[in-house]
Amino acid sequence: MLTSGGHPAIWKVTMQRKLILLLAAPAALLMSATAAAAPAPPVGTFSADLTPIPHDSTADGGSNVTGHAALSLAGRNLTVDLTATGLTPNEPHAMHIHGVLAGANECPPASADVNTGDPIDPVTPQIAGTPDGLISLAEGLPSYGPIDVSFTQTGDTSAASGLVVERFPVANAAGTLSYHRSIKIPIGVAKNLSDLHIVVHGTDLPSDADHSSLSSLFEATLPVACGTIN
Ligand SMILES: [Cu+2]
Repeated sequence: MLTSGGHPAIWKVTMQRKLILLLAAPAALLMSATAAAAPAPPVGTFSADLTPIPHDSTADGGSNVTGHAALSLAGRNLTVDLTATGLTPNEPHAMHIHGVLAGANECPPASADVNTGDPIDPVTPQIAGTPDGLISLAEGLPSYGPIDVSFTQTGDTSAASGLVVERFPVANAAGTLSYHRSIKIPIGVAKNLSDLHIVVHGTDLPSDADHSSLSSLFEATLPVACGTIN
């Protein structure tokens, strides 16, 4: 039996099979390569125990902020349950995930209080190199790194909202704060979550006559508690 092209039908079928195999093989390779290049999204539960940032109790009025954060991650979706006590009552407290992604980060040690001059500090004496007993937002940055995520109550949660104090949770009259929100975080933050830290900010300093932690950016952003995310 001959086909119109002069080849036996069996030859034509064999060539078709070879062609299908040739086409299918690279497609299968491509699919497995794509699967290897895109790892499964990060998923898991994490937590952080918040402990006081080292400070001189006279300089900061004797704050003793402690707390706990439970984090549930599914890809870029992060559910945050955070409670903290010992905060300045009735004031908002900025709270962030901090850290250099894929880098070494830590909660600031007492030696971070270098007092080399902080432009947002109108409260404590500016004596360069003389510790003032307070680790400012800027002094803590080399330890805990930049802001990655802002635990705001409404709207944006990026670093851009880091100092929008009005959108952060307010401690109650007893100085306790509880925060619950499901947010979307950058994939780089999600993948590096266990290298990062949670920092809680804001205190009313006794050296400031205005009894509000919002009376200066220095007070509103002063780090008061920090915890490693595990
Ligand atoms: Cu922060």
